Amino acid sequence: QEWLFVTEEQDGQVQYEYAEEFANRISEKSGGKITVTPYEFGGLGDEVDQVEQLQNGAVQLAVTSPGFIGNMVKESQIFALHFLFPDSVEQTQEILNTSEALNQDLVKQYQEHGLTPLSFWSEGFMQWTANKPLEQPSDFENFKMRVQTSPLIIESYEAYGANPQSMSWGDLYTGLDQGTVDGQENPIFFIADASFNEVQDYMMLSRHNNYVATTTVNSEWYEGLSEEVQTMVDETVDEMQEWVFEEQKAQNEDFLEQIKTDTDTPTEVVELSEEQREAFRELAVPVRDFYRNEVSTVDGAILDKLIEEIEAATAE
Ligand code: 6CS
Repeated sequence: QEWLFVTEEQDGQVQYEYAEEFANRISEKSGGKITVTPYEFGGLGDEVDQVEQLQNGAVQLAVTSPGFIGNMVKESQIFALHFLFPDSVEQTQEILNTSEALNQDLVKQYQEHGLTPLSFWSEGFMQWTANKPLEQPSDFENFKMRVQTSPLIIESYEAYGANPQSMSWGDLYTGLDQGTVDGQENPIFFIADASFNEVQDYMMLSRHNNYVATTTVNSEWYEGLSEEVQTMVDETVDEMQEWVFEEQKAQNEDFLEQIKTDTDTPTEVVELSEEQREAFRELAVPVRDFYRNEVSTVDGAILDKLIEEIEAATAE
């Protein structure tokens, strides 16, 4: 059997490395009977095309990002809310692993569209890049911020006064270089590996959100697997949680060093203070009500449950 596993990233980047490691583990466990073929970003179109291919069964597995699924699975936009998860990737990953709101309630929302998320995992904190420092909300005035396609991401940046524009990451380097957009958000490893730092003078350590990726399968295909093979997939996905945590951590740390020491195309690293982050947080929190009232099809029930889970996890 051959399974196709499409990712939104390229060789060396976290999602693709994940797919390769997953492929190796499945090949070993199945004694070579199952081959998983990972696909780099671009081969099968853009991020939204890839979701369609997963939905129609052209591929069986994918790493998807809620940022590209929000037009379809409205509730997935919960991940577009800034300053929602704890200010620690470890704690956030723990919540992603154990949350009922996400692993049961949100999963059901995806399943209505023929997609089953098997795991949610962090690719690290998101940070801003720009050609000027972004230290207070007024710095976002008339700022053309590149974002993914989910409408709530746009709402989140409009709350800061920015002018957000959706774009595939395949067009982003050129967009930044030519000034179609002024800045963007991503984890550090991705900023450096995609060379956005070459065309951006500043990287703000804003930690306004976590980049959440989702290991997602075509529901019909997954339900059709034998019990034995389905267990093999589930176990491998579970094992991969720890693996990918270490992978993103190492990549984000290494690339931060690389950006700091790069003298060819220097990028100043600006660490936002707690006070500065608080000014953004104040504008970000009301977007939760917009999510509850305008986006959610369950009146924000998943968000409310998730907030309780986050509070319980951080109170310990
Ligand atoms: O900015 C983006 O759209 C891309 N960023 C990451 C970290 N992974 C894939 C995604 O398409």
